[in-house]
Amino acid sequence: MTAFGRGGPRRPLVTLGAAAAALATVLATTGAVQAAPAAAAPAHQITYDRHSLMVAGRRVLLWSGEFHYFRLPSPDLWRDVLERIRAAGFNGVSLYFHWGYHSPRRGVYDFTGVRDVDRLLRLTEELGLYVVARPGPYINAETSGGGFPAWLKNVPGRARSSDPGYTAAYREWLDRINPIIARHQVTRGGSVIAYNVENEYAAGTDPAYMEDLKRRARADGIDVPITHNQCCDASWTPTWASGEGAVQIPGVDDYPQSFECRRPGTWGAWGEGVTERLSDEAPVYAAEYQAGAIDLNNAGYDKCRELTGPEFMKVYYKSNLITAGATMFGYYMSFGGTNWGWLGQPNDVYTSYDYGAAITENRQLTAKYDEFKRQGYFVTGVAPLTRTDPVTAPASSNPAVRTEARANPGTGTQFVLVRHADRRTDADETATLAWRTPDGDRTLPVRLKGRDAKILVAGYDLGGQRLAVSTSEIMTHAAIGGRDVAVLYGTEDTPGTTVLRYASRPTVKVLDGEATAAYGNGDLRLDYTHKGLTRVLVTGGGRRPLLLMLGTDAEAAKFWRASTAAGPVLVRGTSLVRSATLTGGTLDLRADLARTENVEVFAPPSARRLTVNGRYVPATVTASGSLTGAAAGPERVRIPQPARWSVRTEAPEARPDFDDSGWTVADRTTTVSPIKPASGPVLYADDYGFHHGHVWYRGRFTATGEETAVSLNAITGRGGVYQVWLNGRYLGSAAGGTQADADAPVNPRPGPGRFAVPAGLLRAGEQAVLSVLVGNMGHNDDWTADDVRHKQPRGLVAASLEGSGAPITWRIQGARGGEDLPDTVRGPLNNGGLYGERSGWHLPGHGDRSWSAGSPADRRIGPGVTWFRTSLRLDLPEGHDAALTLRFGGGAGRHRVLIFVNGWNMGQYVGGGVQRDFTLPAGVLRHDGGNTLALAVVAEEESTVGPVSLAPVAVHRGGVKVRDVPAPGAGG
Ligand code: IPT
Repeated sequence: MTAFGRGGPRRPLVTLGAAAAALATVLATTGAVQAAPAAAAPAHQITYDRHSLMVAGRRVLLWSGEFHYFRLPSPDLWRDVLERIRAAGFNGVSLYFHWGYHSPRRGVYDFTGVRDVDRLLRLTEELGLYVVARPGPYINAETSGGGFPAWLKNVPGRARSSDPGYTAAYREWLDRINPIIARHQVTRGGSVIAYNVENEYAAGTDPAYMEDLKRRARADGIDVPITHNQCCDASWTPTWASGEGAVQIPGVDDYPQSFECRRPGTWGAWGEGVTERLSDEAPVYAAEYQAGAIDLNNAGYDKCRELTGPEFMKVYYKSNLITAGATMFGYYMSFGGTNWGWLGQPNDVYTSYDYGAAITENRQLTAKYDEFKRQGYFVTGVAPLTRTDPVTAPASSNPAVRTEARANPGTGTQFVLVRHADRRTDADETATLAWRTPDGDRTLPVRLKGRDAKILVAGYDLGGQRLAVSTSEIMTHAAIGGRDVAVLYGTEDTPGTTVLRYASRPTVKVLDGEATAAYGNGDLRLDYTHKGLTRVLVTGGGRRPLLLMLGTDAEAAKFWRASTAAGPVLVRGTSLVRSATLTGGTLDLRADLARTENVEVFAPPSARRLTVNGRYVPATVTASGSLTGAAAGPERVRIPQPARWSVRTEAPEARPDFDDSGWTVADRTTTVSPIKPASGPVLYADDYGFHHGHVWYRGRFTATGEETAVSLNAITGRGGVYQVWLNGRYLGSAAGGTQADADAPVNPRPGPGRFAVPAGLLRAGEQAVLSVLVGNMGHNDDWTADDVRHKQPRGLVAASLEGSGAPITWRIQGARGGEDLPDTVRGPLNNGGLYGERSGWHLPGHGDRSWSAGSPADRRIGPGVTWFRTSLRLDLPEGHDAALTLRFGGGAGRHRVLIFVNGWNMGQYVGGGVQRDFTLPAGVLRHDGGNTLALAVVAEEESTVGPVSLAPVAVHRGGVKVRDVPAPGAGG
C-alpha cells in the first residue's frame, strides 16, 4: 500500500516560503504527478557554512517541527498532521525512528502498515517538507526503553557504547533503517536534508561509538550532513564539534521552561535560550527546541501549553534567531501524539503525549499554532535571514528596552531584536530607537507590552517594494497579480510605523482602519496603531502597487499562505488551509471549517471562481482586489454512545487447578541484567521473552502450615502494581518498584509487598499455588547510558515465604508468542499477557455472545481482571473531520483499564488519574462502520469503572480521507 497509489485527487505541489523554494523546484517538475518515484526528482547537493544549510547552493533556514509517526497509528493521519505542520509555516520535520517499534525480536524487523516509514518519507517529499532523520539507535523521547527494543535488555554489553555485543545489535537496526532514509535524501531527489546520530550522547562518552555510527551511515549511503543534538547548554561535554566522534553540524537541545507544568507562569527556569555557537564551520542548530513539555507532575497538558505558550515562543524563539543567529531548528514537539499500547516510558509520561504542543493530541490547532505561523511564515519567507552577522543595534532611549541586531552582509538587510532587558518582566515599556538603517537614519517609537519580543526589519526588498524600516513585524508577503500583498503585525494597541521608499509621491488609500501617511525625501511614512486589520493601498511612486495589511497578532493569524502553479495565494479565514489549486478560472482551496464563515482570497486575477473542498462558493470582488464569499461549515454530526455492554470475568490463572503446563518454567540462574537476584531463580519477565504489558507467575511449594506471610518484590516502572493470590484466595496488591541498585541486589526498596497468609488456608504437606499478576508500565530509558538503568528487570525480583523455607518453583506467562508475534499488524507493543489478551478477547472477531450483559458504568467488579465489550456503529458524514475521545467519567476503587478499539490498545486509564480522555484516532476508530470496543479492567479492589462515553472534541468540514487501519479479527 503506498500513499501515491491511493488515487486521491491530484494537485500541484504546495510549498510555503522561499526557503522551501529549492525543494519546490526539485519537486515542481514532478509535483503534479504524485505517483512519480522519488528517484525521478532532481538530486541536489547539500552544503553548509557557518550561516546556513544550502540546497544546490541556495540558502535554507530550516524551521522544522518534531513529529513521531509511532505515536499516531493511522498512516492517513500522517498526511493530516504533516499538512497542518506545513500550513503553520514549517518547511521541515524532525523525525525520530524508533528501533523497538519495528523489532519484536532480534533479527526481525517490520516496516509495513503503521510502521511504513518509507511511506512517511514519500509523504514528506510530496508535501515539500525537509526531514532531519534521527534513527538513534537511542532516541530517549519518553518512549519505552528510549526506543531500544526490549530484547536488547538480554544482549550482553553496555548499551550506547562500542561494546561488541551492543555494536552487533545496533548495526542490525542501522543497516535496515539507513538504506530507507538514504533513498529519500535530497541528494537523491528526496526530502532528507540531514541525519542525526545518537541523542544527547555524553554520559559514558565513547567517541569510537560515535565514529561507528557515522561510518555505518556513510556505508549505508547517507551523504547529507551528519548532525548531533547535544543536551542542554555548552557546559555539556563533549559537544561533538571537534575531535574523534565529531559530527559536521553539532546542535544543541534546549528546554528553558523546564517540565514543571504545575507552574505555568515559570519564566526561563533553565536559561536564556541558545546563545552560543558550537562550531565556526557549521550553522547554529537548535536541534530540539522546547515547544511543549512532558507533564512530569500531572498538571494536565493544557498547563504545559501555557508554560510554553506564545509569549515564551516570542521571547525565546526570536532570541535564538538574533542573539545566536541560529538557522536550523527542530521544535520539540509540533504534534506529540499518543503512547498507545505499551509505547510510553513509565517514569515520565502517561498515555497521552500531547506535550502541550501547538497541535493537540486530537489534532486541534492552538494559540501556539498561531504564533508558529506568524514566525514560520517570516523566517522561511524573508531570505536575507539565512545569512546574517552581528551588527550594532539601534540605540534605545530606555535601558529597559534592549536591542540586538544582525544584518545580511550581501543585502544589508537588518534584523533587530527588541525585547525587555530583563527577560522575566511583564512590564509595559516604551522607547525610541535611533536606527541607522541602510536607507538612512530614522527615529522610531516602539512599545513592549508584557512578555514580548519583536524582530524588526530594515533595508529589505519586499517584492517590488523597498521597505526602509518597520516597527511592525513582517509575517509574509507575496507577489500576486502584478502587485505586492504584505501582512505585517504588532501587539494590539501598540504604535506602528512603516517606512517605504518611492521615487516620487505615491497615491495612498486607506481601505480599512486608520493610518496616516506622509511623504518626503523619498520616504512614505505610515503611522498607525495595531488595531483590527488596517488595509492600505499604495500605487504609483515608480513601483508596482502594494496592498499593505497591518494587523494585530490575532488578525495576522487569520492568514494562510499557499502556492499554486500560477504563484502564491493568501487566504484570510477558515480554520486551516491545506493547499490551493488554480485550474482555469477556478481557485480551489482544501480547507477546514469549524463553522460557516467568510473566506477571503488574494489570488491572481485569473481566479474568478472560488471553490472550497470542491464546493462552489459564491464570491464577490472586494475593494482590496480580493475575492470573498461564505464557505459552509460542518453538518450536524450525531455521535452515538457505547451501549449494550457485555461482561466477562477472567483470571483463571489465580485458581489452584489452572493448567499451566504450557507455561515457561522460570528456572534460569543467570541474567544479563546488572541487577542480580539475591537468591532463587531469575524471575525477570524479559529474560523469558515477555517484554510488554502484564505477566503472570505461578509458584508451587509444599506447605508446612507454618507460613505466616508471602514476601514478594516486583519492579514495574512508576505507577505499576502487582497482585497476589494464594490457592485462589486474593491476598492483595502492592505498588511495583521503579529501580533497583546493582550493589544492593535483593534491594528491598523497589516494590516490596508482604501478604499475610490467612489462617487455615494452607495445610501441611499439601501443594500450594501462588499466582502473581505483575503489570509492566514500560521500560526505563537509558539517558545516562547506564545499563543499571536501562536493564532494570520487570516482573518479580524476589519471592519467599515467611515461616517456611520451602522452595518455590515457578512458571511464567506473558504476551502470546513472546517475541514471536502472533499479531504483526498491531505489533510488539500492543499486548501483554492477560488471559483475555491471550485469548483474543480484545479482537473484533471474538465471539462474545456467551458473555453476560453488564456495563462498566455501574457493574461492581471484584479484584482481578474483568472485561467489557460493546460494538459501536459510526456513520459520520463524508468530507468531515471529527476528533473523538473516549471519556471516563468517575468510578470508584483502585483499578485501571486497558482500552482496545478494534483490537488496538489505545491506552491505559488509571482510575482517578490525571488522564480521563483518550484520543481515538480516525482509522483506528472507523468513522463509517462498525467498531468493537473492549475494556480490560484490572482491579486491585472492588471497583466500578463508571460511565464511558464517546466525546467529540471538534468537528470540521474538510480533513483528509482516512481509510480504516487494518484490524485483523481473531487470532491475528
Ligand atoms: C530530550 C530528548 O532528547 C528527547 O528525546 C525528549 O526526551 C525530550 O528531551 C524531553 O521530552 S532530553 C532533555 C533532558 C533535554
